[in-house]
Amino acid sequence: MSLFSEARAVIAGGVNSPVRAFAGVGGEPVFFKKAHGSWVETEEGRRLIDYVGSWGPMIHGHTHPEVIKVVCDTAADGLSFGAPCVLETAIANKITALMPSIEKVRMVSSGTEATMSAIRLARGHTGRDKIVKFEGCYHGHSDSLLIKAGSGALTLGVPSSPGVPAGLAEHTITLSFNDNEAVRAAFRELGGEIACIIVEPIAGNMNFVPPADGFLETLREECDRAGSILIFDEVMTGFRVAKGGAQAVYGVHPDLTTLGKIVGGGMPAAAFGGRAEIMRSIAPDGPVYQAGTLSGNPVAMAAGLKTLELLDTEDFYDRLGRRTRALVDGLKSIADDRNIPLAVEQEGGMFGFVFTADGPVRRFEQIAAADIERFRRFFHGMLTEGVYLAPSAFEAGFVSAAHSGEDIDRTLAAAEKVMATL
Ligand code: KE4
Repeated sequence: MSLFSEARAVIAGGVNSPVRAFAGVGGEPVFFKKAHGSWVETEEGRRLIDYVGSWGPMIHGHTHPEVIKVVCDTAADGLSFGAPCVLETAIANKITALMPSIEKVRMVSSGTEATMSAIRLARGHTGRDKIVKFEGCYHGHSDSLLIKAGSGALTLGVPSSPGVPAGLAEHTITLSFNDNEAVRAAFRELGGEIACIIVEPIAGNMNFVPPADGFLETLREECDRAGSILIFDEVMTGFRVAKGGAQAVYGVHPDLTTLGKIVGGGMPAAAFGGRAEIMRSIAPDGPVYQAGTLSGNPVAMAAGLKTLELLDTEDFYDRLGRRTRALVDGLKSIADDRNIPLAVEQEGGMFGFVFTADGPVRRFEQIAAADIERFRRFFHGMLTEGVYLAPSAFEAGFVSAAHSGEDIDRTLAAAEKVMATL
């Protein structure tokens, strides 16, 4: 019986998060035994160069010694108190220093909790029910955000999962990412009813789709005009694409930001925060309720704080960006040499590649029309060659500070071999 069969016997779907089940690429998922630096080791004893990094948190590579040390030292004095500790104030000060649009913050335990809370805060602060999101963006699995576009642009939302009441779905408007006119039309028609826009400033859940020129500015303008709250979901891009996140790259500041992944350094921690005037509406200061038993627990705070301290250096993102650029430029060059249509994107330590001749990719439709079968063959070929990519054509990839030039060279050598078979 395989490890996956054993897991399936007792865990729903055999995994504790669906994307891990390899449904996007076929075959049985790889079981990891340990991980250090840029590599993971499977239960079969194979070492793979890892470009998933636990879906983003491991920006310093796995088991960075200083992160492990603070986790062990902190844990030795208590795993969780359910009472304030100074580590919470320390990481809050670090987050607000790195992302100045965040004047006040609230720690939570997952990105889903962060976005769910931010949506409730926007609704409670504005007294409005409607929210705007974008097709192809993922913000975790809270009910109001598991909604796909209705038949027409302004048709109120349709649940993308059973279990979401239609009465709730109808308050979510789903528009096309990078479609300024659709945003303007929605605000012309419903602006006064819209509590917030939530957007991934770089859409990392439909591979890697950057904002088109003027898109984020349009969201800012429309929210300002209508008195709606602009939420940047930087759970993935926060501290990944730049020290100050995507908002620092594009120079557009949201009213609220959600964070996750890197902010916990691999431990369960996430956050939402923004303008103090809005955050004052959150309990216990204000009436919008939000709470969590393990929110701000010392071990997760210690891991997150050390992770943020280690990336807060002069040249951290220059080095990380150069290494990531070398990877995607290499992939593009190999594909071009073989006349394989490939579009690539990179920002900081985040990258994407899409087997399509219709690049650059700026719309969900382009990803949906890409050659998914070719991606699946590439994924399994690279896995055979010792390289672990995200097991889905709709995910972004991540390079860590632990990835060496040799890792990139070995990855490109593997790609050279695999692309010859595509
Ligand atoms: P979590 O609840 O998984 O911590 O965060 C949800 C979330 C919110 N916002 C963005 C932009 C996100 O990317 C995520 C989670 N990302 C996925 C992968 N793209 C996590 C992997 C998984 O679902 O297992």
